[in-house]
This record gives sequence, structure tokens and C-alpha cells, in this order.
Amino acid sequence: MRALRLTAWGEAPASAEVERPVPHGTEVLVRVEAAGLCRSDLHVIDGAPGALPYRLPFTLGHEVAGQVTALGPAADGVSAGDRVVLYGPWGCGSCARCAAGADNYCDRRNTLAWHGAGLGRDGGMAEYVLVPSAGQLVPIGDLPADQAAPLSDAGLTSYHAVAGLRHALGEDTTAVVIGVGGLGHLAVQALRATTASRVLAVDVREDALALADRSGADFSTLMRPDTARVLRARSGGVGADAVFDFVGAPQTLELATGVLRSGGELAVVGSGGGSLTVSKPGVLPAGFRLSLPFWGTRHELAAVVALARSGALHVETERFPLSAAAEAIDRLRGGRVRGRTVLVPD
Ligand code: FEH
Ligand code: ZN
Ligand code: ZN
Repeated sequence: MRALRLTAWGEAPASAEVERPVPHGTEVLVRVEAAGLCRSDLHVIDGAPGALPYRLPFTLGHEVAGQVTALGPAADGVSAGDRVVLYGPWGCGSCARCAAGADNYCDRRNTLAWHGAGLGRDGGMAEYVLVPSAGQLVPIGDLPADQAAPLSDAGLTSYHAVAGLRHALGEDTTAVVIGVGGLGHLAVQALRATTASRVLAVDVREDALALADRSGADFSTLMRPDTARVLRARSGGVGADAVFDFVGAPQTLELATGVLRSGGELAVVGSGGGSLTVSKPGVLPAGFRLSLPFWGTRHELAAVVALARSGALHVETERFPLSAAAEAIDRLRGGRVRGRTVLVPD
């Protein structure tokens, strides 16, 4: 089968012909219908030798949807023909967090040579992908694959970030979303679907603001020197109860802390190289709380799929054939994609 393989650190992945896996024990084989491309894939591809614990070579692709085609003799919970999305974080499988379906916060995460499918283990930028058990699969019914695949990372990561701050987002509150790309536009939708807050969106590109508006933002604006003032005015003058920074750059962290209400909460999701100095006395608002949410839980993925199937979540995607992965990677690297990039085996 064709697969996009990472074979050397710092070198571009290449398409290769590899054996189609055969499921054993509890394993399940999925025929891939779509695989999302994520900024984390760029971090993996660009990783210096030794920077990541992964053993080469492996197939990329940690945002995958498809159809069950074969099961190991001890596999249960799914049947051949079921359409599914992969729960991407694969932990140790035996700690308290993994047992609770929170592999994203596996207690042994720092001892593993992988983080999941396409992250040290063979992933779904291929014709088929093998998962350890049916526990890593969530049914998607008739949801189109290019809608379902991005839910497993962009959708789940955004939903998990919102879920962590939902307690602060009741009536007459304000949520600010910084960065309206593959994750940010789904965060806007998750906020509209699961909280009572007004949603304000910020980006540096006009087309991203249009995406924010289509996703249900109450207000969207380009990032400018006075954006904190503009957003505070839109929050009734008190500032944002919650800010979601999907960029995580120095400039966006500065905006985030400048727009936060006293007692406000900041979730930093993007890995844009920014940092915060937390000190007392200091410039951060009183009662400031910070979280660094990572991916999400298996149960949250089922909730995200249910929201998508209800019509509350719609992923804006740009599709590429798997054979054009290099072009898709180049477009993502250059910020020339709208919404989420999805590769489809051809
Ligand atoms: C996955 C593995 C490591 C770092 C970041 C990620 C994210 O793409 C998961 O949402
Ligand atoms: Zn990712
Ligand atoms: Zn674990």
C-alpha cells in the first residue's frame, strides 16, 4: 500500500510502498478515507535528531477517518464496514489517565517512544492504518470522512480547550478566540454550541475573519495595536472572561493578557514560541488563571462527533490527493490554506 513515510530527521517525508498491515489480537485495520494535515506534522518533519522520542521510519497522519476492513481475533466493539474516526493520542494503555480515556494526559507520556498514530507509530497518511484496539475508534455513521478526520485533532483539541473554561462562560460573558485557522474556527463553533458567551475573534488575515463570521463569531477584527482596547469595549468594558490563543506567539500572548478580565482565564493552545512571565507584583490581571490544554479525551471525541452529526460543527477543509502531500505541506507551511487541510488516498 502507499504511505507517506518519515525516514530521516529534517528530511521531507516521501511516498513509499509498504506492506498492508494484518491485524492480530485486539488490533483493527481501517481503510483510510481521509487524513488531516496538522502544524504538529510540520514540527515532527522539522524535528532535529533526538528532539522527539520517535523511532524512524514511520507513517505520518494523526487525524484519520475511514472504514473498518479487518479485525484481529480478539478485537470487539466494531464490525467490518463500520465508518470510524481514530482517537489519536495513544498512551501507555495502563495508567489511571489511559484507563479513564485520557491518553492525552498519560502519566507515562514522557517515557514513551510515541504519542499516537502518525506520531512515532504508523499513522493514517496511507491507504490503511492499524489501531491497537477498537477503543481507539469512534463511530461516525454517515459523516463525510473529510469532515470527520479533522474532528479527531482540530475539533477535539478546540473542544477540550473550551470544555476546560466552560465554567467561566455563562450569560453576559465574553470569549476571545485568537487565530481562526483549522482549530480556531472550530473553537468559535464549539463556543457557540456549548456556552452562552459572546464570541470575539482575532486574526491577521481578512479571509480568516470571514471564516470566523461564517463560524458564528459575534465580532471579528484584524490584529492591530489597539485591538485590546477594541475587544475590551466589545466586552462591556470589563475584558474577556476567557481567551483562547491558538497561535501562542509573543504578540498574541501580549494581546491575550491585555484583554483578560480580572479573574479571567487564558488557554494557550498554539505553539508559536511565545512565553509569559508570571510574577507578583506583576502586570497580569488579578485572579489570572492559565491552562495549556493538549488534544482531548476519548469521551470528548465522541461528543465532538455527536456535535458534528447534529450540524453544530462544520469543518472548512481544503482537500488534496495523498500523492500531493508535498504541495499541501508547502501550502500549510506558508500559511496559504483556509481551514483544515485534508489528504485523501488516491
Ligand atoms: C500532537 C503531538 C505532539 C504535539 C502536538 C500534537 C497536536 O497536534 C495534537 O493536537
Ligand atoms: Zn495535530
Ligand atoms: Zn498511560
